[in-house]
Amino acid sequence: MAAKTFFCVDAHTCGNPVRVIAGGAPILEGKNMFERRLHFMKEFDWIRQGLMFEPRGHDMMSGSILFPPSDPANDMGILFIETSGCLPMCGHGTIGTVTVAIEQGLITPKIPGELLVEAPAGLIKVKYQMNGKKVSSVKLTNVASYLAGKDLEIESPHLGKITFDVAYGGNFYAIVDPQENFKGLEKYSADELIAFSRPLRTLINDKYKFQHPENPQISGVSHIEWTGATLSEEADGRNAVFYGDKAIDRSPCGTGTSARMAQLTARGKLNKGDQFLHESIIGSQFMGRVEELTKIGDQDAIIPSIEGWAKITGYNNIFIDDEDDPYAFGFQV
Ligand code: PYC
Repeated sequence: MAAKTFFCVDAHTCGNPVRVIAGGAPILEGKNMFERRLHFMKEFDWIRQGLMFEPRGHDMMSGSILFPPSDPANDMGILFIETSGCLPMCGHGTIGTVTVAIEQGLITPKIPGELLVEAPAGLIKVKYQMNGKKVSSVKLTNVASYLAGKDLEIESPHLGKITFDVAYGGNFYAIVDPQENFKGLEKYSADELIAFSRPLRTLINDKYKFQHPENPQISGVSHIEWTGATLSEEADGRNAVFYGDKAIDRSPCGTGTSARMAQLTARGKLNKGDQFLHESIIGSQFMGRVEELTKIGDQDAIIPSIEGWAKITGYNNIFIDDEDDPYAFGFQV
């Protein structure tokens, strides 16, 4: 392979990285972003590995690639890339990508302040606010989210018996609330939460099977969402979301917040129209809202929205040259 250059705009959403690949992306086949994602994973995963893993990326690295929409009625398509793979949906990634796309003039919205974004998991409606030339906030209406499993049990090698729920918010989340053997996320370090999460995710996926009722190719718990006491008095909840192999989301995680709201709605703790101010491990916040009650198949579900902000940190022209660099496609330790 000859050397390839990717023009990236680096940003963060409420503290979590978003590397937006604005130049150098491959042409993908498929009639929607889910099919294009499959093509990318088969033929072009080296781009993800090179741009996400060390030495060009790091454990928390997350990003996206912009594509023209498959349906001309929409504004853009997004492929999410991460250390863990290509997620069907990513909330912090959408907020960061929209901020970059608008501030850098990478797309021209059909209706200023609104975008229809094709994500692999489905169509995402976005509204954004401007403050001068800057995007000050992005609100996305996510895919239908639902509680997929309730009061499940697993034996954690670190914590002992743990009870958890599984909810879908664009990815499947095992949500662990404070209980006898887990005192709340604030009682543990990020390193401890990562150490607990790795075997727990494997054990959960060995014991339980979760599959999206309408898209069976979306399956399995990919994230562990630890909850606990809030830092600020106004917040309604706080989480630490484990993803990849070593990452804790620095933002409150858009799909994790959607899953959390679906869980709380199914448990009768939230209703249509309720807001949910969610805090991350570092105290950054997303405002969530239960927009609608709906169904996925015969499951009760919600349509959640998430609002947050992102900041651009710089431009990055990244070279991947496997004829010259033995670590062109990155490494993991
Ligand atoms: O914001 O949805 C999200 C997300 C997924 C993984 C990391 N962040």
